[in-house]
Amino acid sequence: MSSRISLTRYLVEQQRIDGHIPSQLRLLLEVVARSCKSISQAVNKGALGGVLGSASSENVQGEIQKKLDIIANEVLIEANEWGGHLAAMASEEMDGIYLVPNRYPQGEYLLLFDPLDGSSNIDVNVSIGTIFSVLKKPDDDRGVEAGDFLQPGTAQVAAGYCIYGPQTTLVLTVGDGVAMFTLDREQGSFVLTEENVRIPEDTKEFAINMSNMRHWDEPVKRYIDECLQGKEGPRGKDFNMRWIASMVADVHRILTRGGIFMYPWDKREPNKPGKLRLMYEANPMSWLIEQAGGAATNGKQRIMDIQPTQLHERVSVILGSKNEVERVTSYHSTL
Ligand code: AHM
Ligand code: MG
Repeated sequence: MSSRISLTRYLVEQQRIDGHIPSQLRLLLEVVARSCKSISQAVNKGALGGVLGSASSENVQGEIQKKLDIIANEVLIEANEWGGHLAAMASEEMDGIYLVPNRYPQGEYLLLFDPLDGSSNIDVNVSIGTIFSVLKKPDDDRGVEAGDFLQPGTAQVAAGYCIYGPQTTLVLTVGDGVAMFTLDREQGSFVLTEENVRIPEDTKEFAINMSNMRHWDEPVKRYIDECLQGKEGPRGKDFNMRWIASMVADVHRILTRGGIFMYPWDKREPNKPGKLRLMYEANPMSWLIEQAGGAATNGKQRIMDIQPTQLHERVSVILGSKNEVERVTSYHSTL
């Protein structure tokens, strides 16, 4: 029988053989993976577990929270606060940062997450996920403040997501390529099923919410218009379209077979730079995409180079197959 590599073994080898991750980070990632297993169980129970539908609360961005948004947030906090690896956490679903209580040992890492991405798909049984990003806290004796989280994506030390779909798959980078682990439900462990994931540089598939077309800016209109002209147009090939409305699922498809994903700035909310969140969604996904040979920009600059100024900062997102992302980005400077 060929030997199966568990997430635990993969992480131990990253620590031992390649020296990529310190043991504290390895333990932290194990806890995040364990939290994702619990969230996966809650997702699978669905109506039987009473977890579907809306809660009666709003999050900091004024969005009505789903019950699963809150459950997933609590699972992540409860699992991660006592292990001694973390100093603080920040979540799309919480106003401010969450400091690890004094009764627990303090670690040197900061964990950021979107506990349940794709909330609009929860009740309709379509793939959703958890996105996470790990930063190091500044090396001093001060207590952690929200400002300590405001580090660019290039400072991430680990990033990933767990997708709850037909399979539950954890996708991870610690800066040494992208690895995928499928949850073996009988054994209760994540098993390595793909290593050195690569995104083709070219693609014929785009993902964008087309219902917003009339609100887009000219460069995005031009790019999609050229794709829609197919073989007869300037691109000389027919394009296919997919839009799942769960970033995790759209990014997972792109990591699997290529494509371009866009949630660009649009005129509906001219004063907001975009819909998706820089720290919880765009940065971790950008790092995964870059580690797999793709690219990620906001149309003007590399997403991971953006210096955040707010925890819940939003950003315009264009990511996926390198040549397509470069094309859309170049349209922003020529128009
Ligand atoms: P969420 O974190 O509240 O679920 O919102 C983010 C989601 C992304 O997963 C997805 O790409 C996008 O919002 C879909 O937006 P829309 O419904 O406008 O198509
Ligand atoms: Mg989200």
